[in-house]
Amino acid sequence: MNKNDRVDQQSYTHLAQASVNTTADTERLKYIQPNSEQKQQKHRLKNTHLKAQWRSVFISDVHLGTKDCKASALNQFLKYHPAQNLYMVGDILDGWKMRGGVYWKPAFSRVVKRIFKLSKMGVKITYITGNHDEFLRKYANNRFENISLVNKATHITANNQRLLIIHGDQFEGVARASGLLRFIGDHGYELLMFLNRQFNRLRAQFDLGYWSFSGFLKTHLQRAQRYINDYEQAVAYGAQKQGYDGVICGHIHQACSRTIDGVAYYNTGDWVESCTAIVEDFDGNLSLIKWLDDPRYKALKKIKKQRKKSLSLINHSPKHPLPVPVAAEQGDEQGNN
Ligand SMILES: [Mn+2]
Repeated sequence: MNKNDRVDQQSYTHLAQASVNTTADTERLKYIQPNSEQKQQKHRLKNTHLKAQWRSVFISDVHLGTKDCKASALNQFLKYHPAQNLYMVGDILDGWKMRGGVYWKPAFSRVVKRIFKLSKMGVKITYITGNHDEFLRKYANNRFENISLVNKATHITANNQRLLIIHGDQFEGVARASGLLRFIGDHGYELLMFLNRQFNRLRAQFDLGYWSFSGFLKTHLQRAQRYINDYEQAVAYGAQKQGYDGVICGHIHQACSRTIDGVAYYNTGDWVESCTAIVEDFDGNLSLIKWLDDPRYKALKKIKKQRKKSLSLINHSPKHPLPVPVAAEQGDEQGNN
């Protein structure tokens, strides 16, 4: 049981004792006290996290400082994937969004704290700059404790593969997304469908035929796929030309693990939507991890939900009204008489 758990336990007991008055309250205690099954499950999860060790973990595109950043999920992921090397492959901090005022959440600080803690524990951390944190590029080739800041790095795997670690925006000139694709990414399909309805209403007024937005989208999604392909090929080709066996990059928020013309291509994906990472085991095998599909993530989510439910019972939230105790009601009636 760690310190936080103990604090939680104490506050539970304290709150519980303060409010035991009626039979209904006694009933409620069953929810408030974390049951042994929950405790056991948490213990099991902790043990697996201690056993699972990776040689290296690669993450990118966290975009700390933006609303869509999945910092809590990343925090969990880092906790359950201890490694000797941690590579942060660019766009960890989002300097672009911070220009228009800083958006910061406690979860972001927890990620930063964890990274410094890992550095203190002896994890070799490499921070590779990206285009959203390009303000750090002028400070490249500096070190703080076990954290080194670089624009690109070379990683030698356990089975002696030479990998280029780079954010990847450097290859964007080869394949550039159209403005429309960025628009879709920002505002989503729903908005486009809404615009489609409005647009066709207008066209109907002027006696013009229906114009299919989905057909239009389809061709543009094909274009998006082509862009991703072009990007992946450009990166793989670039790495090969520099004499590498493979490359690990980020930037396009499209996690991937495949071989392109004999070059190992890995993309770490992102922590804005997909919550993905690349990990290396002690034999030098690399694989793609989708944290949201991990059974441990799902188990943790369930525990969190149950705890939230217990707390809402304590807080007498109007969303979950407590049953009115029968004894108290009768007492009231007697009092009125
Ligand atoms: Mn980027």
